Amino acid sequence: MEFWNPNIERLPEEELKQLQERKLRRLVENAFEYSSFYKERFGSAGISPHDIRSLEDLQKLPFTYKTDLRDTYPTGMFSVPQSQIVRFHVSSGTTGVPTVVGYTVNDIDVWSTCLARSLTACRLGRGDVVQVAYGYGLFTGGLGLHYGVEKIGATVLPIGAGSTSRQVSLMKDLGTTAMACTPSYLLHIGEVAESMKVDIASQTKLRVGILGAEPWSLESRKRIEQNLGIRAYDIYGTSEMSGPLFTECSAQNGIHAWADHFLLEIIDDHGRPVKQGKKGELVVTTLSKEALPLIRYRMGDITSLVWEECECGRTHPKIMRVQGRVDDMIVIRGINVFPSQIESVLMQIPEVGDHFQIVVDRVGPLDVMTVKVEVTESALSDRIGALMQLEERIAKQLREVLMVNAKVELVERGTLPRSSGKSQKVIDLREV
Ligand code: DLL
Repeated sequence: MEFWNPNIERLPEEELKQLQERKLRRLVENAFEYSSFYKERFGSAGISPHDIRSLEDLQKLPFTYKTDLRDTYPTGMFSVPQSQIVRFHVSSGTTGVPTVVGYTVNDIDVWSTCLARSLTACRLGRGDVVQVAYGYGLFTGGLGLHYGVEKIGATVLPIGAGSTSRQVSLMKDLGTTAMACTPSYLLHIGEVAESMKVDIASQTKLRVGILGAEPWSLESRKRIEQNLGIRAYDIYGTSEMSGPLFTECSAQNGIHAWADHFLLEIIDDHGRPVKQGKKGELVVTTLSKEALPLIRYRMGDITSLVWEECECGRTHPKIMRVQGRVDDMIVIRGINVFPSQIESVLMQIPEVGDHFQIVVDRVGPLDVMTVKVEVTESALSDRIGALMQLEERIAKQLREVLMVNAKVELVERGTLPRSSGKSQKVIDLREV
């Protein structure tokens, strides 16, 4: 099946915008009526529901932030009584107070419907076996994908994250056709399969990867696709929006964001809208969520939006590859560096393995960045001189792209930590 719901997925842009406008008006009216948080926030900005008539009026509304969710922990931003909440998800809270997201019956239905459209766009359907290796439980990845897979009538294998050799054996024994996990975890599964003498490309039925929850470069995609013999699709979502929601289609050129349920903006450092296609921070307004509606929520992710009909026939706007979070950016001697830029350089170098780590420290007054890079086994067997040349070559290529010096340290394959979820690429010792 090509579309889950062709009528809505191919609705002309103008009609989608009219629908968004109607839903936005209702959202703001409801927020005033049912949410003490928004009533106060809009009230202190001098806004009443009558001020929001068109999509252009959205600009009048104040932004909301993750800090708002934290300040009102646990449920101060909810718009429905607890009796209507059928599920909670909670962030890990490793960087502060956790954030709690609640869902009504309808919220869960909208979430799984969005995923049903997205998974269909990745050419999955009845007969597929989808191994969900995102974490189940308070993280949204596992359960989110789970309901989407069941909705399209495919078979779900709810293994969750971890037990890597079991991932490989079940993939083989149960005929998994799609893996849903973080890209870094799939690379690790590939390594473990190799150590088990299982060649995923020729000995399993795997043909699709639904990979996201962390930034990954186009170069990593190329490696994953080539090594495993699959099509790797990017999937985006955040717990505040519901969880995993949107994926690429067969064109693999941008993530279709379902505009009947989510209204997206990209803003610059000053909070002003940027031109279509220009990079900035993603801001999300949820048009259908009942329990925890978000209005102009600063997502903190750096990306761009393109709204034009895709070659697949879908008309909804596309989120282009997410470069990382505003707070992932490392500032080295005043120069901004994103881990995804480093990944992109490294993954183009054939001698470089699949894993790396960035360590930032301060020596005296100066920031020093060291990139620890795993090298492939064949590169490691080279002479010392060749390895030193490789180190220099990597440092040179990094300097050309980042405009800042990085010390490169080559390490043996298997040395750096592996993760079954989001990988931690940066260790910033300046913060300790
Ligand atoms: O990571 C939801 C999810 C689960 C998405 C499974 C995709 C697959 P959070 O834990 O709230 O939710 O983290 C959301 O992860 O703001 C981005 O910074 C990052 N992120 C998610 N998907 C991508 C992606 C889930 N495709 C945060 N590319 C977001 C880059 C991503 N970053």
